[in-house]
Amino acid sequence: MFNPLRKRLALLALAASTLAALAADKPNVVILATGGTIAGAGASTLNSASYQAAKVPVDKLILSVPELAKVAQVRGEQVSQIASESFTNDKLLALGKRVAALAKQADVDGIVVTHGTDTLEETAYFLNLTVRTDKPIVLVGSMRPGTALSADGALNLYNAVVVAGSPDARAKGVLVTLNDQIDSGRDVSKQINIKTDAFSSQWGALGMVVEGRNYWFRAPIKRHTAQSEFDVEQISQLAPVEIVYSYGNVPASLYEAAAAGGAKAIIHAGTGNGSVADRAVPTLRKLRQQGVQIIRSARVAGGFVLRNAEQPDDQYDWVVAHDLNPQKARILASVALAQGRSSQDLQRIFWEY
Ligand code: DAS
Repeated sequence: MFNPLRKRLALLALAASTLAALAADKPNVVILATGGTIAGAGASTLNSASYQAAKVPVDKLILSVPELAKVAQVRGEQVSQIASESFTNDKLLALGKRVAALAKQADVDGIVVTHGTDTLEETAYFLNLTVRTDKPIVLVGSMRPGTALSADGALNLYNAVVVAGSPDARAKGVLVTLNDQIDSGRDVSKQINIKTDAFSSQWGALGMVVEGRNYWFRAPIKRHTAQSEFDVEQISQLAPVEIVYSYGNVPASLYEAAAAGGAKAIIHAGTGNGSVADRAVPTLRKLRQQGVQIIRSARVAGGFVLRNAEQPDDQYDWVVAHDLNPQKARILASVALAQGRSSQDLQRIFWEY
């Protein structure tokens, strides 16, 4: 007579081995959760724009998208639970060090970082500059909380896990997936603050992810990740770098205040092509002579700042931020100065990264 217990144990063993076999051919993806709208919750399904960010824990996020298990072996870590407008340098470093450590693990094939959309572009660029790996690192957020009608977070998260588990996403630098699009962490920025197609790159997306498949159309050429000279594991503190947003009536005192606050570099978010108001030039020249790096970026979203055009950068020993917007220029300067780069070296770095 066949013992029913033995039969049940045999079935359990078969199920376990089947699951193991199924899992064995799936990539291992770690989801590092930091907060933001993708973890947000609103009072009703109609609250698509008014809600509280950073409420839902990572395990609940993962459970809310059971389809993840079809494409990867997923596990989550709650790195922080904040709205990303408050993502400080210290939080950047802590996240970067965790990503770098996981990327070194043989049992990790890709990493997803869920993040608020407000400063997602800064974190993506920071990781792009400082995590020495070819493995896919994918940042993802959402513009609506999961409680809202037509919430975008679940599919954004699914797409991010697909890309993070994809061998063809390796060595493309840090990636950002929202709204079915795959953008470079270097190029992408939040251009619209109240639509689901909020993110874009002026040089174009790298590709799209549709129904669990990646479609690539270009690859980054600027240095990143494994080819970077920077290493988050070697950085104990980011250099203090501040941004001054310029306009017709800008007082020179704003630049003085940034320097007085300890800034090692000032990002000038200039009008037009990084133009500097006449009353600010003597102050910036004085601050440069006092050792503060002066980096001309632009408040204008598109294009790039031309060296020696609006200002004689060679004569003043100033740096131009190339096509980087002020917030990305701040990240690059903070990293480069943390590893003690000179102004000549700084300009090379802004050309290369
Ligand atoms: N406050 C925003 C943030 O956390 C919410 C979001 O869009 O993610 O960045």
